[in-house]
Amino acid sequence: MKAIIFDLDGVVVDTAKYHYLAWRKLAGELGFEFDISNNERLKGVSRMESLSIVLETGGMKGFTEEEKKELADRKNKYYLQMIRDIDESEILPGIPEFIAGLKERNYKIALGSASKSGRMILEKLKLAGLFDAIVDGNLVERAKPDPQVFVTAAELLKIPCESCIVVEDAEAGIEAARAGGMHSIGVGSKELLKEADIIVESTAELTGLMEALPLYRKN
Ligand code: B16
Ligand code: MG
Repeated sequence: MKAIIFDLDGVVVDTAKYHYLAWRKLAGELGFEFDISNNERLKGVSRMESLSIVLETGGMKGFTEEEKKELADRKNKYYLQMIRDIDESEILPGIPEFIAGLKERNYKIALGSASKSGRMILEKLKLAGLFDAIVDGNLVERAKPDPQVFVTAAELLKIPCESCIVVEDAEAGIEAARAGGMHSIGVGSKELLKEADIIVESTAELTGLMEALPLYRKN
């Protein structure tokens, strides 16, 4: 293995809570409550697909494409307001140590996120400079479980897919890693992420896994 590709939301930072609050605000404006129990379905999926899921849970139908675009833009405006002041204190436990250890072992690291705000968030967390490649929702057309986001990251790193490990918290993300011929580490529930090669409960456990990774020489 020569590269680790990180998902953003749920792996590097918990932005899921802000996505949820923004969708809930939008749902409230449309006259229904978006329940937290449906939130898992939004993880890793694109903004427009998330909107379809949110509208479906509220039993809302019949919006034109233009109206859907306005709703998604409105949610994104709320989301951007909520993450305006996000900083290093919101990086998930163990991630800085894991990245430092990977760098010592000469692994390449990349971001593979569905979020169009991916790069901007990494910059706010002061992590962007550590990444050898950053692929976010602006660079890809097809959402996870399509492997495009991870395959693009591997191409930018010039590392074959089979030498990459994806770290993901979403079912759709693990499916995408597998579809791209990559290895995967799932962060979260054993039931949901059962297709991952290795599952850890929390990002704090990632450094423990690192000891098992081989060292590479710089070339
Ligand atoms: P945006 P990830 C995903 O991030 C989120 O998990 C998902 O809930 C969100 O809809 C998607 O990004 C798109 O985000 O609206 O900011 O473009 O887990 O792939 O890093
Ligand atoms: Mg995620």
